[in-house]
Formats: sequence, structure tokens, C-alpha cells
Amino acid sequence: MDPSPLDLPAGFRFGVSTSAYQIEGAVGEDGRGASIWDTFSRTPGRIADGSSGDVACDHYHRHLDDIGLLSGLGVGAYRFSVAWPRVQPAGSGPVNPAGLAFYDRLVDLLLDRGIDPVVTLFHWDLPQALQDRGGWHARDTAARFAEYADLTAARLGDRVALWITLNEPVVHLTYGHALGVHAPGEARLFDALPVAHHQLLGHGLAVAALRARSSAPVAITNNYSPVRLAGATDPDRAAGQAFDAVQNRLFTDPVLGRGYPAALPVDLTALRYGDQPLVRDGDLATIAAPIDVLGVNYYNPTGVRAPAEADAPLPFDLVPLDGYPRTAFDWPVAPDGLHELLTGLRERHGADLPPIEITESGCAWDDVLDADGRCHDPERIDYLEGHLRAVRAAIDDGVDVRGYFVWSLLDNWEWAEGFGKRFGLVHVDFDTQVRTPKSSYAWYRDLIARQGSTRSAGPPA
Ligand code: IFM
Repeated sequence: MDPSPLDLPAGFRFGVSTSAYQIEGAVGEDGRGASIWDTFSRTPGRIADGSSGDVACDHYHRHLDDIGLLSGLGVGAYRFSVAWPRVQPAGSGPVNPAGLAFYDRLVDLLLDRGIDPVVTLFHWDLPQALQDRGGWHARDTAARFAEYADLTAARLGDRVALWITLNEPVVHLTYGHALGVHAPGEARLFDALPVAHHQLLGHGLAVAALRARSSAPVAITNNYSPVRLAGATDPDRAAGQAFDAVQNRLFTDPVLGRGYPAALPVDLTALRYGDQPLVRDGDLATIAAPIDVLGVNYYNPTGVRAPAEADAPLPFDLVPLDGYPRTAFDWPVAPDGLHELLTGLRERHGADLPPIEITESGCAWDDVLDADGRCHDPERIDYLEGHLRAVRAAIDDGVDVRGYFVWSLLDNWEWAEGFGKRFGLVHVDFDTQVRTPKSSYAWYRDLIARQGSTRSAGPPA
């Protein structure tokens, strides 16, 4: 590890992130409707350990304790998601007052403690009732998302510090609709692409709805993974470009006004939706509504090469990367990938690139409590320090990065992995719900105390 002091610019924001379905539990309480993750997790064979988010971290009941943990860390901002089925149980129609009241109170509790609420509107928990009407395949879901953004902003918009419309739409597209390993469990490969367009359209419509209700800055959060070519042939390079277009450009280029990337394996503008084009006149302009901040999630680079089989269903093969330490998720630890993607975004988008917030960065390790009841996670400290140094290097190279949110505050319910992957700064015993701050929590707290953390999310007025 670099022995020089880690220093981020004055005014840099330190935060932590969570998402509703991964921590809240209370899925049947106070009028919450069903989400696609309730359905998916209860389907035998879908979740590695057979668990669900029914209880998760029981945050719905223990949010005061969890806010205490945030206060103890000294973070300037907390990124959480609103569960759409909690505030609008059927995804359209009546609002659930108890659901909105929960988030209203959470926002006030955060502000009372000097912590800025950063709110993600969609972190994959679509109301099941909307899925029953086609989910994101249906163009109407984009309009329903804007309506939900409007009603949420009408209640919280005077106090939220930063809005994030969608979290990692590429993961929701690929894992949920192309490969079928996340909810709603569809394996349509490239026939899933309408889901991409309708998520983007929902984003654009939601930007307009949020602007009408709130003066807070607006962002979208994407998950980026730089390509590491595992071969040097022309087909390998073509495979790398195809993967890069899907993973890194599909949800960024149109938002930043460049339309759909030409390197996509399928031309979305040539697709039909019923008797109309999938991409209608005006859609790309709606999607390109100016945003104030680009949310960047980064975990690892991806090894890519040409498909081994001539009739392979995808135009790229993904291969393990050699030569890196690996997390408990078997993901390579490569902080240089974060520097590469940040400088790459700057090169590609130039003056069109808004200020960046790293809205997720973190790692899973097999963290256990020792005989004294403590949890030591030196690997996580190394990981976070390395990635913060990569952010600092990108800032020095001219990229406007304003903040860094650790994924995650708590060990939580990690989607198809169930409780098997621990990402938290705080260990959670899922039998007792006892929270134990890990050594990385103390490290992050001390870093924030040394550096200070600004509260105001987004670009200065
Ligand atoms: O837990 C997830 C989160 O919901 C989205 N980004 C990646 C994290 C780790 O897999």
C-alpha cells in the first residue's frame, strides 16, 4: 500500500449506500405491495441459500439504530433507495401513506443528524403488479415510473439532497431480463432490449417530474466495468467493443446526448414495439434531459474475448482475469480500473460529462466475529484505500469527482447470493440482528474525521 497520506480535496463528500430490498425487511407490513424480488426470491432454486429479503437487516424497524451507525461514522451523506411498492403498492394508482411516511421520517432523522439524504428511486424492486402488465417491456412502465417519481418528490423534494433515478439499469437489464439470474428471472438475451429503452425513457420522464417538484440535483447511477481483452485477435477486439457498448455505454451515451452506441450488437432504433418503432420521435431528446451528476458504481474490470463457439448466443465470452487478488465474490481487486473508467468517461464525453459521484464502491469478504466479538476486515480497508487513491489520481488528472459512497453500511441481502456475501462496514448477525462495526468502519470514520466531509450533494449552485 502507498505510504503517502490519502488526501481527497477539501469539500469532498464521504458517504455510504444501501438499497431498500436488501436491508428493510417488513415486506408485508404497513400496506407495502409485492415486488418482483418477493416473487423471485420465493421461487425455489433462484437464491443460493434459499433465503429472501423478508426480514433482511430488519432496517424498517431498526432504522434508528442504523442512523446511529451513520452518525458514528460521520458521513456527510447517506444513499438509500425508496421501495416503489412501499409508497405505491400497485405501481400505479393510490399512494400508501404509511410507506411515504416511513421515508419522510427517515429523511428528517438524517437531516437532524447533519446527514444529506441521497435518494435512489429504483433499485430493482419493481411492483409485481406492474410486472404482471409487462414490467419494463411495457412502454407504460416508463410513464408509471415518472408518476411515482412525481409523488415521491411531492413529499420529499424539499429535503432530498440528490435524486438518483435508476440504479445500474444495465444489471437490471442483463441479469434480470437477458440472463434470468435476477428478478424477474427472464432469459431473453437480446430480445430483452426494449427493457433498456423503457428504463431510459422512464429516467428521462422522471428527470422532468423531479425538476417540477424539487430543486435538488438529479442523477442516474450506472455500473461500469472496464474491458480487459483476453486475446489479441480482431474477433477479440470486436467482442471487447460489443461488451463495452452494452456494459458501459448503453445507459450513458443516450443520457449524455449521444444516442445509442453504434457498437451495440443490435440497433435499437431498428426495433419495433407492436406496430410502432421501439424508439419513437422525441424519445432520445427526453432521455437526454440534462442531469446534474453522473453516479458511478465500480467493482471490477471484466475479461472479454471472442466467443469460443461459432453459434454462441452472445457476441463475447467473459473470462476470469488472472493476476489480481480476488474478493469472496471472486471479483478481481483492481483499483486502476476505477481510474481508467473515470478518465475514459472524461475523454469520451468531455464538457458533456457532469460532475461524478462514486455512488457505490466496496467488496465482499467472509467476515466473522472473533472470540472477543470483534470483526477485523483488513482486506476491506486495503480495498477502500486503494480505490480512494484511484479517485484522487483521477481528480488530479482533471476528472470532476465530488464524492465516494461505500457499498455498504451493513452486511445485507445480496440478491441471488442471499446472505452469503458480506459487503458491510458493519457486521450483521442475521439470526439476532446484532450489528458490530468492523475495523473498516473505524478506519472510514477516522478518515472522515481527518478529512471532513461536505454535506451538500451535487454541484455548487
Ligand atoms: O449489492 C449490490 C447492489 O445492490 C448494486 N451494486 C452492486 C452491489 C454488490 O453486488
